[in-house]
Amino acid sequence: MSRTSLTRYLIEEQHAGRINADLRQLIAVVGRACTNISIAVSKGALGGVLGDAGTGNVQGEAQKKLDVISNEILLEANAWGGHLAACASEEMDHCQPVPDTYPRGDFLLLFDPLDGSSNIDVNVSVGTIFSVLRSPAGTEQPTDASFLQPGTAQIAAGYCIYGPSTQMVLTTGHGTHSFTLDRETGEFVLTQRGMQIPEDTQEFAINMSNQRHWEAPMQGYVQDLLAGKEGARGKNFNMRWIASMVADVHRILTRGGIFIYPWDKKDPGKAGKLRLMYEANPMGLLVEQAGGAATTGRERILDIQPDQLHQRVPVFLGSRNEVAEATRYHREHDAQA
Ligand code: AHM
Ligand code: MG
Repeated sequence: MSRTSLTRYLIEEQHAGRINADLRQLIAVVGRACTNISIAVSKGALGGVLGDAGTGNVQGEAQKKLDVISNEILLEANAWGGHLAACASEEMDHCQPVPDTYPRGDFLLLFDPLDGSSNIDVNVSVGTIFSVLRSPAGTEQPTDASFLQPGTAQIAAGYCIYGPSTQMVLTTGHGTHSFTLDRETGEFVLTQRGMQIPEDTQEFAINMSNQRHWEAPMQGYVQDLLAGKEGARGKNFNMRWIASMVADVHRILTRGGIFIYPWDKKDPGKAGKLRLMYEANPMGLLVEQAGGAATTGRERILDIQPDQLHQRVPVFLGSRNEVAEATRYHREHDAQA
């Protein structure tokens, strides 16, 4: 049986008029960079890549060696391709325009080079998340402000999960599709076309240790999940929490569920833990393209007009009816306040 590689899939999408040649090349380059990150991650202790880098990023988080290595792989791979205008990353304070010495294209690429990196040292799945925007018309030198576009403006989004197998899950706005890396040929092969998230679920993912810091509607919603069949929801729920957003979202794309990282009072100045531009937006688009939903508990994530590159948001995403239910608890609470 003939296999559809990522390369072939992208060429077919281009011929169908759904993407242009530059976007095709950009995604292919991201795919190659993710293959290299996958190789580095899979070496584990043998590659000397585990542990802390001894540095911090703009958000005050300690960087792992693999955070830094993954960031460099993505930057290096994308600098000279000719289809990008600038990159922005969780690991860099500001965006990095493509150097003047290289040809500059129209696209802006955002990434979280290695999400869930606290899981690296314990050999649990981690991943790369990416989002593609168009550089605003007439921009000669992109700045952070060029990136401040709502998630609905994304031209493409995806993630690569480094687990027992390496998979890239991609959308260019025409469904969400999954490609598995064939480690022997180095090729991503289309293994699931048109992923669909079941509308209903009995599985939720949340860091329960923050429960006492949540606001009232979150408390009420989770209490009802935990009450199971005897409670207001009339059904039992199971819980899963990997603490790698990529792995939790991958499970939800595969078999449904709701993933929640709500606002909490631990650090009231922060709107949430996860970042809008390179975590919530790309995951939001992938999930919506698979028939699911993504909100902040109050509004659709993709509609948010960002005002900062590293902006944080509360995240509720996954099975459509369950996200609607969690959102209803928040809206009803607000209406009564
Ligand atoms: P990171 O980008 O620094 O890795 O942080 C994001 C990660 C997500 O992958 C995950 O959902 C969350 O942080 C886990 O948070 P917690 O430590 O509260 O379990
Ligand atoms: Mg992250």
